[in-house]
Amino acid sequence: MVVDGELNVVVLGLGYIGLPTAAVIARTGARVLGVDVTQAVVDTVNSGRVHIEEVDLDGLVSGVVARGSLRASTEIAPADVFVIAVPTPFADDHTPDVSYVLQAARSVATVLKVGDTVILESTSPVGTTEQVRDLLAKLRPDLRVPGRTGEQADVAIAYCPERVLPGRILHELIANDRVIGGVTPRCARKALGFYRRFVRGACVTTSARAAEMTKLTENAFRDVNIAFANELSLVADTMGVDVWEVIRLANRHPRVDILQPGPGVGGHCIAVDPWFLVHADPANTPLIRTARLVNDAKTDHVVAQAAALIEARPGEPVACLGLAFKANIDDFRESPALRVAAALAHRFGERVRVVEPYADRLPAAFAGSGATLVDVDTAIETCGVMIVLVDHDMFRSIPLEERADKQVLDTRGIWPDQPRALLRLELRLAS
Ligand code: SAJ
Repeated sequence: MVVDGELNVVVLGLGYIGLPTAAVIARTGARVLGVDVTQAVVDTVNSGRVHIEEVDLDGLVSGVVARGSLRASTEIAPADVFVIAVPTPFADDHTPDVSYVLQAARSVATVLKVGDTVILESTSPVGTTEQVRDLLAKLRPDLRVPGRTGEQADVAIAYCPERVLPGRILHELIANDRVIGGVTPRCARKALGFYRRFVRGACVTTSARAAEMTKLTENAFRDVNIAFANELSLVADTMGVDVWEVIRLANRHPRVDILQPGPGVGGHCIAVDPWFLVHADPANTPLIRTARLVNDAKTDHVVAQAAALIEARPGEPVACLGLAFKANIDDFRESPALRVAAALAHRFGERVRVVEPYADRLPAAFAGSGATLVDVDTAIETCGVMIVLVDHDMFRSIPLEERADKQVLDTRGIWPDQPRALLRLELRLAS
């Protein structure tokens, strides 16, 4: 309900995207209600605190909560704009699960009224926004939904994917261009007016289906390109060549821009979204599917490489550097580093010492393994073998003199100055 001309916004899902989005919208002066199914999340936000780590998010949330522009609840309330930012996981057979989106839409249906706008931001299979529209039409036959009758609709429904990079979310929420897909062009224009409130990047309108596919395409593009780098790293191992050097050199070509190999691809986006495209059209997606398999297989390869290195130094303590799915964040979702470290911990037990500045205890995957969490100085003092799994700045800055005598498997290429003899030894062991 509009109070004194103020915009009322409901954000459904207070996770990695929903909470920063809610806070940024609240900062524009809108009155925002964040809705989450988890009471603890709601309580945390209402006390002005955050349950996720993201640069500057704590300060922003405490400010907008203190000002009364953001509050959280497990119950939805009427609003002018509803933003759905809930998870879209997939089942074991890679079938996308949009049940949280549909559940959120059901909840919106209970308070929806003429003039409202419903925007889906969750990464979704093509056609999901139309599914939301159909569900709203079924639950609210009193409202004319867009794109079904040709007549003017009572509500606007659009898809606008989030595109922010964890660690830079608050900046990218505002700076990045947005693709806004309407169920009809009129819906897209309505949603555009909303995003213009807080987005400084360009806002480009299209259809909901094109916007849905655009999001999946962006992440599949990155996955395929990382797979290329990971595949190169295996070939380079076979050839006894340093893949990091080859990529650096190849990237001097004006039209070559190879990404970085690593221990595999983690996070809740790039390792997931390409499957939505494969699932939608299996016959025409051999490349996207293979890229997924290549990136997953890279993790197994790193486990085997590390195990060979560790076995060659019987009794020597081993440092696993990093658990997060990428550098300088506390997010361990789908993390290949965590998978590698846990596999080594269960195989080599108390010899394994994990360093993760973003963890205060070892995650459940290490239970019963005998591995311990240590700080970086202890690892350097006690471990003769080092497995670099995450390129946290803290690891990158370890100077050569502190690691020159170590046996190193550097899956992220952060120590190009590591003595070549040791690199060659690693490669021989791995082959
Ligand atoms: N990675 C590599 N080599 C690289 C780059 C990344 O191995 O050269 C690995 C990372 O270590 C990590 C994984 O890939 O394990 C994903 O990291 P990322 O930084 O590429 O991406 P995310 O998952 O943090 O965020 C992505 C972004 N999408 C694109 O860059 C196309 C972000 O903009 C999206 O908003 C986000 O997915 C999302 O929510 O979909």
